[in-house]
Amino acid sequence: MSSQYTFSLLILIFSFVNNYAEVANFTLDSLEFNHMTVHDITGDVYIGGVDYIHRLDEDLLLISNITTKPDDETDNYNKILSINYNDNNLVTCGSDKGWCQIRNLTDLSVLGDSDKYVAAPNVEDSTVGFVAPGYDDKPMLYVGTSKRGLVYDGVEAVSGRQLEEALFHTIFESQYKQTAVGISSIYHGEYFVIYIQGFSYDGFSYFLVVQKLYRSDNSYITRIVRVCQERDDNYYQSYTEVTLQCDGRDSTSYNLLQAAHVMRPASDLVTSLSLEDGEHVLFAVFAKGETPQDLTPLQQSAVCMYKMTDIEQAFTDAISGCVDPGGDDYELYYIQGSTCPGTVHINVQ
Ligand SMILES: *[C@@H]1O[C@H](CO)[C@@H](O)[C@H](O)[C@H]1NC(C)=O
Ligand SMILES: *[C@@H]1O[C@H](CO)[C@@H](O)[C@H](O)[C@H]1NC(C)=O
Ligand SMILES: CC(=O)N[C@H]1CO[C@H](CO)[C@@H](O)[C@@H]1O
Repeated sequence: MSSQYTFSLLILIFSFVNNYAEVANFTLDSLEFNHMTVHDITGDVYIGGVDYIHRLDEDLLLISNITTKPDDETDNYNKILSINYNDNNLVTCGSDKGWCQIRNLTDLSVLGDSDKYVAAPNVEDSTVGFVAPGYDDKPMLYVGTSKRGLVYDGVEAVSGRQLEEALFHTIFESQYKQTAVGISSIYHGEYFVIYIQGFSYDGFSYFLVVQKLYRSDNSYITRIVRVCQERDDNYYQSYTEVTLQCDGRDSTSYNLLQAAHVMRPASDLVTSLSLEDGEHVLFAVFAKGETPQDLTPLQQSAVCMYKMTDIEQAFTDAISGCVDPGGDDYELYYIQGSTCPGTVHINVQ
């Protein structure tokens, strides 16, 4: 059983407002949009949709678009869209075999291709991926994928894949530059994990997931998972999970994470939460179903804020629980490559 650490910073409940302003209007061939990312420096907006990748300028004018459709029959849903600032390119992956491409940031042309499953090839299966620092100061693509029942070659639960400019043709290939944890095959059906969001923070890559509480309990919970970016280990022994709880004003638990973002809050929030200067906060929107076992969200939702320092502390506590003499109850028995106690060494700031 995994160690659990519970947060409950109660904030507010709201219903979604049907109010929006149109800022851009153009016709695209895409059936729908899957992901969007904004370039920190140029302000360009990249959109990954079904069968298309689009680039808009900072005034939201369509500048370029390129098709990702492999053939007339197959639709290709965008699964990963992340800018690699280190090498100045765009990493995209789609539902078409879960393959990835490295693309020119200007005209979106393909500079390198993976010939290996990276994202979940099923449209319904979740994938979260982002480029962040890896060991050796080289950028890595961190990927979280679910595999509902099916096992695809090369698709792991959480993996890091080194992106090397000089090796475009084998970007996601090299075995020694790839680290991963997988869910043991006997638990695939039972430990269906939904990857919602991922981010990089202070030396770690984090994934926010919704999953079942235990094998014997079909209630869903939200967890935050992390791996260390500096470690050069094959099995991601730094893999750790803690539970994120969000209680609404109605004193019920909102168990289903819908969206999340880490940022430095504005000054009034810094004051009211007594944050240190520069301290980051995870903002998370949660919903709940009819029952804790139900994944279909009801209308009402709750926003919870978690200080990143509290989250880091929770991981430290979870790991101490693991490495304390006799404290072997931290082992995540359904995760391959998770060993405990004694082998986990994480430098926590
Ligand atoms: C987008 O622009 C077109 C032509 O300018 C207009 O006919 C259409 O109503 C606009 N769409 C929306 C949703 O406003
Ligand atoms: C990216 O595309 C632009 C415009 O087509 C081109 O000028 C540039 O050389 C390309 N960069 C790379 C790395 O291929
Ligand atoms: C701006 C731009 O490149 N638009 C193109 C997007 O794709 C459609 C369909 O392939 C083209 O017709 C547009 O010219």
